[in-house]
Amino acid sequence: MSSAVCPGSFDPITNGHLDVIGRVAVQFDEVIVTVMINKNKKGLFSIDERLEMLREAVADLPNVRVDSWQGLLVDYAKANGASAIVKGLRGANDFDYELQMAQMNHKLTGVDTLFIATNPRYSYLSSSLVKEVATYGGDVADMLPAKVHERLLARLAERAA
Ligand code: COD
Repeated sequence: MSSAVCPGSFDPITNGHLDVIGRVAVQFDEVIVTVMINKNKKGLFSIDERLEMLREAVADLPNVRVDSWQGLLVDYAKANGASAIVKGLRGANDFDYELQMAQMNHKLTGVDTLFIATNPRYSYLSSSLVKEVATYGGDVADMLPAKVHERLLARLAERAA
């Protein structure tokens, strides 16, 4: 059985992430979407909230499961029998950042990283930009799954109160 890990912060999941996950799910028997826990980075959503939003968003993809991990990604990939890490690429900046990590990860355990080109519909999308635009009242409704959009507006309203 072929298995791939799609790691990220997913704070929160966007339609760009979802597009990548759906396309990876066509290529592998199993896809594990893993929220990587970074203790030094305080997110807008807790890890549990991100997991919940991810589970809702991938509910119609039967071969996708959602998990979280703190530590080296390659250790997670190995422990879960994943033969590849898959990352979405939006442009040259992503590539420069991702190439170095891919090479380090290969050096550490031999696991390969595969890159999937962003869907041009979503190439401008990032979680951080969506949060920034929404914070200042911009309309991000078509950039996120509907339930994630609702939660984002609710969280920002809480913060502003
Ligand atoms: N279209 C296509 N791809 C997209 C889009 C989009 N619109 N938006 C995001 N992506 C891709 C990103 O390029 C990335 O591959 C993935 O989706 C997740 O994105 P984010 O923003 O949720 O997550 P990041 O970039 O903050 O995640 C970084 C990781 C947590 C994956 C990285 O830091 C990591 O692997 N850390 C693990 C710790 C480790 O092993 N460190 C040693 C590395 S050598």
